[in-house]
Amino acid sequence: MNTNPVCEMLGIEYPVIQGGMAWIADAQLAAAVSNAGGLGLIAAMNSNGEQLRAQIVKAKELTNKPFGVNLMLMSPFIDEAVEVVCQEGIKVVTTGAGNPAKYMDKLLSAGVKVICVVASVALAVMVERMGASAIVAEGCESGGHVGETTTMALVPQVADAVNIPVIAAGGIADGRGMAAAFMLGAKAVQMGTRFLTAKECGVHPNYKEKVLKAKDRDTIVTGKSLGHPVRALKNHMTREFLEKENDKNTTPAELEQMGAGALRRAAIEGDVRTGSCMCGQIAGLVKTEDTCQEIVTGICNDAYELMGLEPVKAKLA
Ligand code: TUI
Repeated sequence: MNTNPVCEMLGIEYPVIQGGMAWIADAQLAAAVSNAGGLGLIAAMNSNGEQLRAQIVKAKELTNKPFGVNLMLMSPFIDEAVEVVCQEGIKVVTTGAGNPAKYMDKLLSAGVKVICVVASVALAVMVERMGASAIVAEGCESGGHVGETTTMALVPQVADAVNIPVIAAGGIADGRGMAAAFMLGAKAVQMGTRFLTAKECGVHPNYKEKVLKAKDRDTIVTGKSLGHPVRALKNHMTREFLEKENDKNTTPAELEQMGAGALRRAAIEGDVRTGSCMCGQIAGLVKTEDTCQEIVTGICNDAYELMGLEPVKAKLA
């Protein structure tokens, strides 16, 4: 697939991008995805400037392939993260959970390609005008912070509305999902949940095991009343949160307090009871812990076969 516009733009072999999962997507995972021929991303969400710089330096040691940084726009460290990305010569970022307008000029002037994660046609059109290189159209099947529209409905509408390449995300974990995304007008896919269970993913084993054991209806969205809905695996935390969210006596500040630190508790400490195990609806399809190489080449081979294209060459790690 040498003529794929996303592969050409990013200098990668396969049109597979790893989701920028906060507290999870570190240098080790990003480098493994990039070494497998996809685009690995370091999540900047949970790092201050110097912590992010350390992860970037580490990833440069682990791979000589292109990798990027995910800028979570609600992060308390967002200004520092943008600065470090520009200083470290990062070639591509993805932005999510907001409108990246404030940071576009700085990133573009530093020669950074900006790929914006959006959950609506309106924002897709806006970021194209601002100079985005591509769009990730992320459906509400995704894990973590979600919009309201499904991947099936969002991707073709975004593809019709913009001229830059569209990358589909949300509910994709195998070759069938990838082929379907291409039929909807996407040129590449972004996957979070599938890479969350990768062998090279350093998320706490309790979290990984909960994802591998999840069934189709095991995720739920909380936080709608706060204006930032989040999809996670159902557990004690989500039950308590929803109970409080439905109780008129709970203040938004109390809810925010409940959510604060919950992802870290699950991903780093392994507390999958009171922590937030953010994860997409496709978890029920993800049954095995595979290497990033197996994931990237496997999904592309299966998708290309379904689309009547040449298979991907098996690579040695
Ligand atoms: O950002 C994500 N997914 C995330 S971020 C995250 S970290 C977190 N931690 C604690 C609480 C909440 C989040 C976990 N998962 N995906 C990209 C994404 N962006 N999905 C939806 C959007 C989005 C939504 C609304 C982008 C823009 C937007 O509106 C902006 C506007 O101004 O229109």
